[in-house]
Amino acid sequence: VYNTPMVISTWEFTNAATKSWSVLNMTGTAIDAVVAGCTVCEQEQCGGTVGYGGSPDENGETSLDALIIDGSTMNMGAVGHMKRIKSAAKVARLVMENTKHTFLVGDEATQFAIQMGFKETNLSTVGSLNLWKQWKSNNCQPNFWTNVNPDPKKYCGPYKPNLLKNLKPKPNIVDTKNHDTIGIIAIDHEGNIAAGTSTNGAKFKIPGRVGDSPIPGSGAYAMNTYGAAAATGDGDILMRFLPSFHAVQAMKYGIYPTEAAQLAIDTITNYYPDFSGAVIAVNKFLKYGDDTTSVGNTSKKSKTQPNSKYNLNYLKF
Ligand code: SD4
Repeated sequence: VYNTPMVISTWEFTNAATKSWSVLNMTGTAIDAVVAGCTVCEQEQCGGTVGYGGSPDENGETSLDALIIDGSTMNMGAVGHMKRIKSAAKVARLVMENTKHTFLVGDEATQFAIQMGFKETNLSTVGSLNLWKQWKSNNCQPNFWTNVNPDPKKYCGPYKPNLLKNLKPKPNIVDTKNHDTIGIIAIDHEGNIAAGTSTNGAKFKIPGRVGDSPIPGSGAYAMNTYGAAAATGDGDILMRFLPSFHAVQAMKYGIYPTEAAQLAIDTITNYYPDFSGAVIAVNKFLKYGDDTTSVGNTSKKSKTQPNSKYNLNYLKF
């Protein structure tokens, strides 16, 4: 065990990382720390794209995706497109601990959460409804999710299949305003590694869309024996490449976390040069990616903020 514990997360979600850190220092497990950190972000609505009241879909509704991975047992739990329940990470943990399944989706994930004692509640807020109304009154512009330049007269959400025939996939337009998933990796005093994600996905998505974040190997991955990784960015592209799994596999072969994250991103940009996204990675020796990772077709530096309390590594767009 190398100088544990440790927490690393995406973005500047300092309260979440600090919470994870304090859980670890009160001898919580890596899983406890990841769930606690994600939960803070869900409550704080980090970046507007974690938790309730963010990323309304074409119908104006918010839904949540979350994933929890225990790298000591390879036990995992996830929820996707879960509506009307605020605590996605906690529900994901209960999928992991109380069932033999890995991934519950949609209304049935909501029903599972209700059975586990969670309160059903509306995830919309004045803010999210205003955002949606604005989008509607602007002829559903910007439009990210259909492969069509919509003619406002014909197209204004919800999705209309006849407009989408014979169109080639293209990367979605994303920027820091519509992307901010939390991904956390924690290593506890025992050297156990856990990873997790929580997000409300993508603005104005087609209802039913699930992003990369709850998909094991895509949104996050962890294996005690090698390390862990988490991804953030354009989930519709990310999930095609399982970047978190890729980075952990690279670390398995001795590749340093920075290069492992870079490899995962490079594989994506080979196919989608305009892709926006990032991967964070840490190996079992507690080494983590630093300032050489570029993202997409532009070379952008990560910001590393280690201090005596915690190590935060932001690989930003
Ligand atoms: C998604 N990957 O649902 C998420 C969004 C995200 O930073 O990561 N934002 O596509």
